[in-house]
Amino acid sequence: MTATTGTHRLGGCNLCEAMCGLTFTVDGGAITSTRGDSDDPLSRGHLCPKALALGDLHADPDRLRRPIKRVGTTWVEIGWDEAFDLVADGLVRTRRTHGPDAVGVYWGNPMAHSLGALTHGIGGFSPLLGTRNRFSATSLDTLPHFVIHRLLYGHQLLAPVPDIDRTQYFLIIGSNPLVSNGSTMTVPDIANRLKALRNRGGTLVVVDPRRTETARIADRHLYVRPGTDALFLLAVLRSVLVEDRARARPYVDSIDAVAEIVEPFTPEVVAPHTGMSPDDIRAIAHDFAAAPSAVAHGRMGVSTQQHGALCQWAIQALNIVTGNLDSVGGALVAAPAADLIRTKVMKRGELGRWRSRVRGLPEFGGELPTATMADEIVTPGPGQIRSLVVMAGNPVLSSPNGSRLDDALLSLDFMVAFDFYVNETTRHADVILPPAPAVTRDHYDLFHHHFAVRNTSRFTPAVIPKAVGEKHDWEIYRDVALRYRRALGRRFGIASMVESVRLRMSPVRSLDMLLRLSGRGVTLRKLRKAPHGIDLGPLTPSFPQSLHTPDKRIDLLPELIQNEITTLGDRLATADVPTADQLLLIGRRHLRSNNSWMHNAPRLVKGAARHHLLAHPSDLAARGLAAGDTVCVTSASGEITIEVDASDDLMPGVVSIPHGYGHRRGGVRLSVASTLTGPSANDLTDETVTENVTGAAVFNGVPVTMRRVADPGGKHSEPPSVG
Ligand SMILES: Nc1nc2c(c(=O)[nH]1)N[C@H]1C(S)=C(S)[C@@H](COP(=O)(O)OP(=O)(O)OC[C@H]3O[C@@H](n4cnc5c(=O)[nH]c(N)nc54)[C@H](O)[C@@H]3O)O[C@H]1N2
Ligand SMILES: Nc1nc2c(c(=O)[nH]1)N[C@H]1C(S)=C(S)[C@@H](COP(=O)(O)OP(=O)(O)OC[C@H]3O[C@@H](n4cnc5c(=O)[nH]c(N)nc54)[C@H](O)[C@@H]3O)O[C@H]1N2
Ligand code: SF4
Ligand SMILES: [Mo]
Repeated sequence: MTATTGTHRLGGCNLCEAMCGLTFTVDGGAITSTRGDSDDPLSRGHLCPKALALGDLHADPDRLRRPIKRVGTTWVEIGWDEAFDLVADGLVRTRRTHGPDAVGVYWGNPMAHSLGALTHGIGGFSPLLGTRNRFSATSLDTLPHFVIHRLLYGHQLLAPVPDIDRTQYFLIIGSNPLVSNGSTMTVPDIANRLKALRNRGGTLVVVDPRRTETARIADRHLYVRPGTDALFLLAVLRSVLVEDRARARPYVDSIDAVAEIVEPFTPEVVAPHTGMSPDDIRAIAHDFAAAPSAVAHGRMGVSTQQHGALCQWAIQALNIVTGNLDSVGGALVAAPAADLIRTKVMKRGELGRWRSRVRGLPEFGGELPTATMADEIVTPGPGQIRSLVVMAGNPVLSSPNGSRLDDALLSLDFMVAFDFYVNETTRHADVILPPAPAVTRDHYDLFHHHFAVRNTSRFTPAVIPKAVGEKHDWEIYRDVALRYRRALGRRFGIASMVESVRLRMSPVRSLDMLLRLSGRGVTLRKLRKAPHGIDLGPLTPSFPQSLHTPDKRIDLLPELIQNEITTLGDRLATADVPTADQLLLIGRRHLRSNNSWMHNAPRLVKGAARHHLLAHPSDLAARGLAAGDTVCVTSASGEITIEVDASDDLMPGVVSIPHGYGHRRGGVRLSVASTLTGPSANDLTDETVTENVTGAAVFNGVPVTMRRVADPGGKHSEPPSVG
């Protein structure tokens, strides 16, 4: 869409990890057009359809502009002052009566994309609560990555990123970057980067139970049975170590031990479980090891499964034993202008310093797995969560067995949500505090530069001013924090003074300090003079100096991983080969959808429904089903009703449902989203089955059955379940 009038303003998109630079046209206080900024050194003019919704979000009549409080079954708009008092009183009352752990905190994905939410929400406000019951979207997402970075490289954020612009062989496992625009890999303009890889004679291989948009443009696509990637990856590692030639760096220890422990995982042994042929597994191993440069990268598909941590370890190990770690065209770590590692803003991350009260799941980096949040709310005893703080999240739709959490929220004494929508989660709150939308705030991506495929730095001031009476998220967190401190009783001393100065410092001022402390020669002043962003060049090798392990060496076989491999081997010895009638559920994403919360933008949701269950035609035929039928899908934790489509993109035995739907719940105030009929995939996922090492959620490879519903509007028909 183009506009001929209005002022052009540069901004950054904060909707996904790609950090695209944008040019907005602003006319009469509204955004009338949005384009990619071709002068941005990282995104080079790229944008996706979601960026257009940034302006729609600003204009959305359903967006809350003032705090609201619940009165009986209705909402009443209130002033900020009253809202801050209600929140401070509610939280302090719980803390006084039941102790600090009785207040739980959950923060969602958009927190990582907002400078002020990071400085004042995750920093600032939430530490004041002093609770061990902290949860976040991390344990629905990247937790296995962070734990493996910590175990191998000594810091959770020390993440080797695919050197996509220079590699000759790119192996993508369980990720669909053509739609997601990359994750733990900030890579705007991925389509052109992958085209360039092919043009320079490179190879793209995708391993995925669905022939995805990314798989379609690959040189090779291999199906893998959901949840069995660890077996596939161990067999690839074995082939490289035993049958090929390992080329690791001198600072890597335990390679022989890895060769020994993966010995039983021959391609022949794992093939029947993974659904891949031994020849294919060997070919991948051989081609990867033989390529002039190669890099493996895995994401949601291999993180949110039972052996997610082992998968992420094996992916790192493959890069390491083939000499591709810290190597041009392999995997390299970024050197961000604002460096959260160097400045020690982000800690190394420790695993299991304490465990969750009810299920004994390990803490990592001060957070417990979200899969057990409902348990902590409903199970009586000391430390039970009685009040909940939800910051920019929608765990009723995003966490496993969301409907159980939905019920659990009803039992809270008090809940506050920081969000601009009354959605499936925030409808349970007593008070909702809405921040001004992203286009009204100064933007710098503190987090994702650590995962970027090129070192760049960009600061963009607010595109349009926030409306009178609105507050930025950082101002809300600051004011709630100050009020909470007061309600708790004033504290004196140096620590308290420092805390109060920090709370009052603006995010931009903190950014300025961070940039200076990072010592990479970028300052806020320089960034203001270069509004398209500063190019700091390609990633460069930096190991072993930049390793955070005490001896600057990598121990390739940490004990936790050793145990995992042994357990997997034992299980494999007794496991049955899966039968043809078993159905395994996986997810999928769509270019015009963003987790659970961009479904209120008409231009994104228009067109054919996207929530349908996709199944292979043979699986439908075997159950007497056809495209267009409505089926009842059942798992160990729940049941949903959904329309099916046939798709031979899916591996037989696999069905796919996207998450983020399920808006038709009472009390939700989303006029567009609540017209969508899709159910929540997370009413099927099982919170009791978690990733073995970290307790992260398992969204992929969930066993389900499906049967026809005779009358879609009424009760389920009775034929016994098949599948
Ligand atoms: N089955 C299944 N489940 C999944 C996944 C999957 O692949 N399959 N993916 C998982 C992943 S990777 C993630 S990251 C999670 C996401 O899970 P969550 O982070 O819990 O949920 P979101 O859908 O991102 O909801 C974000 C909320 O933040 C609000 N919001 C947006 N911007 C702002 C802001 O600037 N300030 C404030 N205060 N609020 C804001 C939105 O209105 C919305 O309510 O879902 C996970 N759940
Ligand atoms: N348009 C859009 N973009 C997004 C988002 C969005 O909701 N919409 N969400 C953002 C967020 S929060 C994140 S974390 C990223 C996620 O980014 P990605 O991880 O790239 O996104 P997904 O589409 O979840 O890709 C997971 C892939 O794993 C496959 N898969 C499922 N199970 C298995 C398995 O057992 N093994 C293997 N090998 N593959 C499997 C799925 O078929 C799917 O293709 O996307 C981000 N970008
Ligand atoms: S790819 Fe991501 S950052 Fe770029 S415009 Fe789309 S949502 Fe925004
Ligand atoms: Mo995510």
